[in-house]
Amino acid sequence: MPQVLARKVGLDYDARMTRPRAGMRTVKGVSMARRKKIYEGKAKILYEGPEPGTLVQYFKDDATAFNAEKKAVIEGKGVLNNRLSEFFMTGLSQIGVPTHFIKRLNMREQLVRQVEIVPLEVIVRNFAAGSMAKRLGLEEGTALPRPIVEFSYKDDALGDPLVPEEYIVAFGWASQQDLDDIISLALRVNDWMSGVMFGVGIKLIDFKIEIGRVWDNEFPRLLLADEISPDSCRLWDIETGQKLDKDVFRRDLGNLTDAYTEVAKRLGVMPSNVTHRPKPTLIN
Ligand code: AIR
Ligand code: ASP
Repeated sequence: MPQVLARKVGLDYDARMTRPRAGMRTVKGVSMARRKKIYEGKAKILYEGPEPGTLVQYFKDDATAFNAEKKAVIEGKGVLNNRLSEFFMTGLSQIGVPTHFIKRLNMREQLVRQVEIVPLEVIVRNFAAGSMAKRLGLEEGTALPRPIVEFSYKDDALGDPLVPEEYIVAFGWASQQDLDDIISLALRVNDWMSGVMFGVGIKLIDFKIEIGRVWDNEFPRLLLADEISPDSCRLWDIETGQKLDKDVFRRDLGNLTDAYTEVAKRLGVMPSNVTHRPKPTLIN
């Protein structure tokens, strides 16, 4: 579709990238997304998908930190996270980790399975950093004796408090069996992610994942959901220790898009038209 026409009818850049598909109607040859917003979070929006049981996950450029006390719009972040999350989810599903990811639709959107989100942030740590370093008075970067999995209760009003497993089971957020499955899934994600990042000279310090539940008939299954991106990981360059993740924004360490671009380039998934650079280097 010509860009001028797209602008005239008030479609944004991303809508123009979407080819007409089920659930869209065409006005004067222009595809119009007429879809219902299901949920808007801090960095993403979920829309009703084309088929029952599917959603469209839209990656915004918004960055927040410290429970949204600090906010900014970082141009290009959503495009990079869409690609990076696609890369991680696809790779993980290839080693047999079940995920919600179906396919990437365009620069900012991916088709995912609709899941019931387990109200937990599942955090895996290989090296002390962030809240753990603070809580235990450890120097950031201290190697942990083994990967540690911890859980926060997903509640913005409470600031996502760290919770013991006993709370999770007692309050019915997940069963003990779910927790055992979630821990082994999280450790598989950690092993794969650590290896992939190590291969491109990056140390996986820690990360956060979210888990979704789907029902096949009456049988529940757990899937990796949400996203995996530098918004949800700590990534340090192995040689220099340079931070290539959201801490760059949280701690005002420089340009966040540059950091995410570096990760995307090293992994060979740099999108061809992220706007902040006049001529991005094409890796593939
Ligand atoms: N995380 C936790 N809540 C939201 C996010 N993104 C991620 C952080 C970090 C890990 O979980 O990005 O990779 C641990 O965070 P913290 O603050 O508990 O040290
Ligand atoms: N995204 C969360 C927030 O807005 C936590 C973080 O990543 O710092 O507070």
